[in-house]
Amino acid sequence: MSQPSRVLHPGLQQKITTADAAAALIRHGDHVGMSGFTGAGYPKVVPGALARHIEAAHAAGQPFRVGVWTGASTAPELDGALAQAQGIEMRLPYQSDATCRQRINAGEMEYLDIHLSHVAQLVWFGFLGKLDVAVVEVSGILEDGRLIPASSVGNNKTWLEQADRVILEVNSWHPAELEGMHDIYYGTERPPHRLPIPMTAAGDRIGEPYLHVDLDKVVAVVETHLPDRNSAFAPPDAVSERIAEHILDFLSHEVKRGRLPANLLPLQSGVGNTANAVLAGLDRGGWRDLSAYTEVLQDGMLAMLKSGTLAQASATALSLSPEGMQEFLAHLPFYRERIVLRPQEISNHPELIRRLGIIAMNGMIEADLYGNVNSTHVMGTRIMNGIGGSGDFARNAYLSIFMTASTAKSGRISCIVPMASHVDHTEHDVQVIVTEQGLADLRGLSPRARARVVVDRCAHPDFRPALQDYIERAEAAGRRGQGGLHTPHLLAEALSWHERYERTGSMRA
Ligand code: 0RQ
Repeated sequence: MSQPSRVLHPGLQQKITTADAAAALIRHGDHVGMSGFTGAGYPKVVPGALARHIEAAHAAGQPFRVGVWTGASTAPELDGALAQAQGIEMRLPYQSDATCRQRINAGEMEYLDIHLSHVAQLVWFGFLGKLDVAVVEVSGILEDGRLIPASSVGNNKTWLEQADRVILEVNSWHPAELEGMHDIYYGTERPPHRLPIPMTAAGDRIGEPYLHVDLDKVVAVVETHLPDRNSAFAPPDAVSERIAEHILDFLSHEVKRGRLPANLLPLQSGVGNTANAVLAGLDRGGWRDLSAYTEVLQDGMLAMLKSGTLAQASATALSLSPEGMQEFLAHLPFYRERIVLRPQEISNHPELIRRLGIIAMNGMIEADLYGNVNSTHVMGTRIMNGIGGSGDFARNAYLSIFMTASTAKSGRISCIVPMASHVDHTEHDVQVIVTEQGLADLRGLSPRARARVVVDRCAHPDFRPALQDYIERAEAAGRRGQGGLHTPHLLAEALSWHERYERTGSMRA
């Protein structure tokens, strides 16, 4: 390898080996905790080698499947390769890979879709079984064996603590200057000994910059020099721009009413084009001194830090496109002062989300009349990605906003429906719904009032009359004593909306 080695600990230098040899230490039936959160900080070569071993075992008629636990989604070299090899028995807590999705929906792979903040605790207490192996990418190993994390922290602290065997990928592609940007909090005790987490602002540092590992558990170290895989965003389309405008108007309005400070409250933003359009809009709109307390820091937030719109950003993953990474490297001292990367049990911690008063903005698949939101299932049965961090933030935020285009699949599906075909965020966790048509502020409204606002403000005109008609007929049925009037429904008809699409290819038919 032409890069100077970043493995400075003499004992661990003795354990440097190939990806193939490292992967050979993983056995059929193992639970494997891998690093990775979006296309950032995932192991680059051991998963591929493992996939080849799995294929060879299958070709020889031997079973070989493992449990794959990560921070969140990863990249094709991990999720794609292992799913392609039919090597994943159980996947958790989040994925967004096309092959995984296909395998899960075909019943060939199990999937446990978990709130990201819950994973560490579930593993500490053994509810998911024993963690056998950790495969964790780091950006360096110090002489004393402490680990410099890479571009994401995710669940790495938990994997390193809980796994019997540890494989480290040391990737010299990550800038050496990442050292010092992480904040690993080792103070989380188990109940009943828990103490308040000492954080009162998004940029606070409460831990230390390094991960610890019991060196005796390290069975292999593999050196790499390979890039993260995060794609650049397409420029926002007209629908995303409209959604962003509604949100920006709403935030300005809330500031004028004295319900938000002039520099807002810390922002959490999901990933994707709409989120990016909102961030770009904030950046253009003369906002100053904002902060972000979120999971994933993408190019949009880098631009906001540069312009001064954003003063501080806290996340668990630095998911920069190649262009974003160039910008980051060109102005490293500036960004280092303003970005903190934390374990996901802290970036998504309900205590901190509630204390800081986060403004949470997340995408959804559909919302129903009463404000129940489906973020995960297409037509009620097929998984798209998973709940990710959206539930951690939505339930505990100061302001919880969900956004989507008003229709999907070229206008054939309404994203506002009588009854959500699957519920991830209940009416109690959803305060604002936004589509390109408009914004519905549901705070303080009873279910029947919410239904009218959601349809009037957010439904597409092609579907609005049918939804209004549904509301009227459901209320009339309630008045006739057929069902209650608190949350009126025509139960048989409500879900036939989705069946209609399955039958005819359009909800409109
Ligand atoms: O399908 O790709 O086949 O065309 O869903 O939809 O409109 O591109 O929107 O990329 O923002 O994704 C909820 C999935 C939205 C995402 C979800 C189809 C649509 C398309 C994607 P195609 P869009 P987005 C922090 C927070 C959960 C995790 C989360 C998500 C595809 O936001 O995964 O919030 N959220 N994490 O055609 C049928 C409908 C549909 C529909 C959309 N009503 N019916 N299909 N689609 N609406 C981030 C992390 O945790 C890391």
